[in-house]
Amino acid sequence: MTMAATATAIAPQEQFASDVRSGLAKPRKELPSKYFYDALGSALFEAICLLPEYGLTRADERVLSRNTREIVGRIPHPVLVSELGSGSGRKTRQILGALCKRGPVSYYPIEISPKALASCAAELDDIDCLSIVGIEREYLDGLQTVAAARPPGAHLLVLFLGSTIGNFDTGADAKFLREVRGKLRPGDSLLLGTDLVKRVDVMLEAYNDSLGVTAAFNLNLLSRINRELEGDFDLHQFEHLARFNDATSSVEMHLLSKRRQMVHVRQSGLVTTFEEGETIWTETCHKYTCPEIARLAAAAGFRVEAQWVDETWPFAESLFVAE
Ligand code: AVI
Repeated sequence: MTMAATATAIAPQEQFASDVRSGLAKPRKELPSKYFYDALGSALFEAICLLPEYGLTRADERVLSRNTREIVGRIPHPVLVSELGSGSGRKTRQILGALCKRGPVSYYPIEISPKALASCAAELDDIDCLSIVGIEREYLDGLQTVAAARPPGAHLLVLFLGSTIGNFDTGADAKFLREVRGKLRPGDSLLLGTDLVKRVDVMLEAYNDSLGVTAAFNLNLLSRINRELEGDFDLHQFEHLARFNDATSSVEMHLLSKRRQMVHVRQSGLVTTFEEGETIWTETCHKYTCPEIARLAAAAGFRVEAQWVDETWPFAESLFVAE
């Protein structure tokens, strides 16, 4: 794997300290979910994907593997593939393998974590005719780099799998898709994975598993603040909370303070008080409907070319084409 050059305006540690400061100073405390994914958080997320209650990842992989031929059949050749948040690369394997049967393919995974890029490259290393160029950037910056590198006449396929779009704030998903569209040319494709609305108890159990892995994943955010920013959160005094917000069709994850307490985060220059029962909002997991996906596509300047839905765990893979 080759790597594109990185340009970061502000050091990641300073950004983390500043985001913690502003998130915990808000009247309704919140922390960005992107900070879940340090080494421990990423390992806990891998474990979540194996939980019996969390059907999302298995559904995503099932829809992709059952429909690989049809998906690939709808993508023009030659093609450049870019994936937003490649993760381990496991999900993408089959699609890339099938695309490579038609000729050489360049694959540009975009990730802020160099470790994730390295494990993705190791996972996909054996696919013949695939050249991998890791892009260590934020999604939109990375996509800009990929779009600028495309040879004349090449089609661009963007992969955004795993329902990561559902973790954007309400309304930010539509804005993000418009920005992605802005980097593409008419006829380019976006394959988007979205978790669909299902029974509320099923959705809640997926984020409140009986082994407590999701609780550990959520609490690790406080533990990360303690480790990296000299915080003094007492993890025994907070508990994981998952609830369904009907109005936004989202499972929300929070960390609930079990008592009145004061917390310091030295590197953020922050001292804050928690009331008993007060929460920090840590994640939004939006659950979509198919008509909503079609509206999102149209509003962003795409049409839905095709859609595949898993019946066991309602989850949609939608192929958008830029208008
Ligand atoms: C990464 N993302 C799609 C997961 C989700 O289901 O929204 C993150 C997650 N949070 C708790 N469990 C899994």
